[in-house]
Amino acid sequence: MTNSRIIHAAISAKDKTTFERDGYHLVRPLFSEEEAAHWRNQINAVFDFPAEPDAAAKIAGATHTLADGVTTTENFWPVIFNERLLATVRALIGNEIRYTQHSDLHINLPGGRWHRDNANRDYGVGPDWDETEQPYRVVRVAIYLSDHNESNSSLVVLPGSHRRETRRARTEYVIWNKLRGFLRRRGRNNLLSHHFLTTPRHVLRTQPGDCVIFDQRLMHAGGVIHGPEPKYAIYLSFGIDNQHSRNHRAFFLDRPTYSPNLPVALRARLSENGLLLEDASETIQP
Ligand SMILES: O=C(O)CCC(=O)C(=O)O
Repeated sequence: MTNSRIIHAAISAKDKTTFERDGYHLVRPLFSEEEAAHWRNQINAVFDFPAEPDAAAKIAGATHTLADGVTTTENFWPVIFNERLLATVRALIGNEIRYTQHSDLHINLPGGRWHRDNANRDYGVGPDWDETEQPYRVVRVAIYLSDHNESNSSLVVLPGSHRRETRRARTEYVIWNKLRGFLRRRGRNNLLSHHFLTTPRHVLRTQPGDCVIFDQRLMHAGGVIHGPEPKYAIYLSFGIDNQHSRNHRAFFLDRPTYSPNLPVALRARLSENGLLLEDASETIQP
């Protein structure tokens, strides 16, 4: 790819250092209020809901998710090729980025367990944690489209957990997750906020159009939701052109809900834009 196509993102040297240290970067906002409304309505259309303002009553607090929805729904492809997003990801992890798929569309995903999104989720165990040959540079892009004040939309992260984990922190999230599982089975998930005692946590209270770019190994949880408006989010993923990115994509493609074959037109566009992750082990169907 030639440098002439690379536009510059508003990332300072300090932002980059903070991203390396904490494992996430907040773009506030990536999308304007109008663009966020457009994307909420695109998500409404995917789930056969009317456009705003009628959608909220039809959704009625229920959860709707479409795994790999960005990849499989052409209307969302502009998000993959958003110049500012691409420039920001390049500034954070390196110029040779590729689309690593692992996308989702969410309405009202409820408060979640503490977890990582990478393939080898136990700290220090497996190839994701071995950077002796190649750096791990795979990021999840979470685009939030709802106002914290109306939906309680938030993402809670444990800064630095992509690089280290104490035994006490591990014990603590295991306990919180057990407690959440217990309450969830009794329909009381919302009772439990995402506290953390043994290591600091950051609560990112989102506004429409905010985008969090985070190392897939970062420990995080979707915040508890409540309020009159639904919480909407779009997720996707990029990584630099190396084996870690291939492992990541392969891990998700193994799931029945992910699309093993990229749509032909998307594959062509990714290729034209230098974003196609070539994988020799992949079988491409005509
Ligand atoms: O609700 C959220 O935004 C968090 C979702 C999440 O943790 C995930 O998809 O891995």
